[in-house]
Amino acid sequence: MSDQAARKPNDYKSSLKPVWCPGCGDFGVVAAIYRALAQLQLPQEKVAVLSGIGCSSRLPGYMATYGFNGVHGRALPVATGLKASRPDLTVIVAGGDGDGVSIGAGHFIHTARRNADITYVMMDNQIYGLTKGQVAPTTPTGDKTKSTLYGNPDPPIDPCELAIAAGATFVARTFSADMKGQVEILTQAIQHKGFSVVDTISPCVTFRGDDQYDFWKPKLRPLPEGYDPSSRAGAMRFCREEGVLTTGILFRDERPGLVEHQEQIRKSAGFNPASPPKIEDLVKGFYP
Ligand SMILES: Cc1ncc(C[n+]2csc(CCOP(=O)(O)OP(=O)(O)O)c2C)c(N)n1
Ligand code: SF4
Ligand SMILES: [Mg+2]
Repeated sequence: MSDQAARKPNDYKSSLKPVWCPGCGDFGVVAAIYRALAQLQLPQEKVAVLSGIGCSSRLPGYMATYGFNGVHGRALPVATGLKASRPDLTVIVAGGDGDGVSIGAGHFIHTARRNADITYVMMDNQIYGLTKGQVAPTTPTGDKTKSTLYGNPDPPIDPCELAIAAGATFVARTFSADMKGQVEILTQAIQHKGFSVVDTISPCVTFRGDDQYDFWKPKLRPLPEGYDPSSRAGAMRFCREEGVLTTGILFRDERPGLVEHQEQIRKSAGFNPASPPKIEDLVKGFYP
């Protein structure tokens, strides 16, 4: 495609037809990603979308960008490696709440701490969808699932709260059926220099019930007029509200991260990309 021709949302769509259940929230998420990329006019070959395993983690297959489907919970370290070696790429990770804050929770907090320049879209359905409805770390207390027949005894993790506490520099919440809100947030998250987390409530109609849209819609609230997202403590107040789901950019900050630190280390070590050290010399350095 010529650089002059405007890229449209469908230009980011692969030829694969999604196999998600009819009504799954994930359809809205992938459509919003197509639109945000078109809004930013990013060349397809400058974008990589990575995932782990889950219904939501099928998303890279539906993209006409570079893509990688990793193992369960491991998308973030793969994405960190990719961003470290190709800082020119826009790196997006998409996946489930189980993938992100259960098996992948350790990677989640360390990616936030390192402020790796990655956009992480968590498709949060409060359940393990792919494996047919077991309890997730985001499932509300008391909810019955295939693995908590008498109700979930544990309190849920709030992905936004965890991201803010761990050092992510852009944290937002949105809803998969709110296309306008999602596109606005995603375009800013992708442009943000640092780790941006977008927790998207994305209903699993099969294992959380087909009333999920009616359940969530009356609970959605925008952030108050004039809200200042620069305070961690201020943002935390909107993470765990009873009966309300506040959407918008909860927290935003700027600090150097993985890419800037790596550049600094290269400078300090006198690294010259025109004459990189030989691998044999590096090995000799370890075993003189
Ligand atoms: C190491 C490993 N452990 C467990 C599994 C089984 N498994 C596959 S997907 C999944 C959870 C999916 O839930 P989530 O990440 O929330 O995605 P969803 O399907 O809900 O979109 C699990 C436990 C696996 N594939 N690999
Ligand atoms: S099982 Fe749930 S999360 Fe998976 S495709 Fe179906 S509705 Fe979506
Ligand atoms: Mg899930």
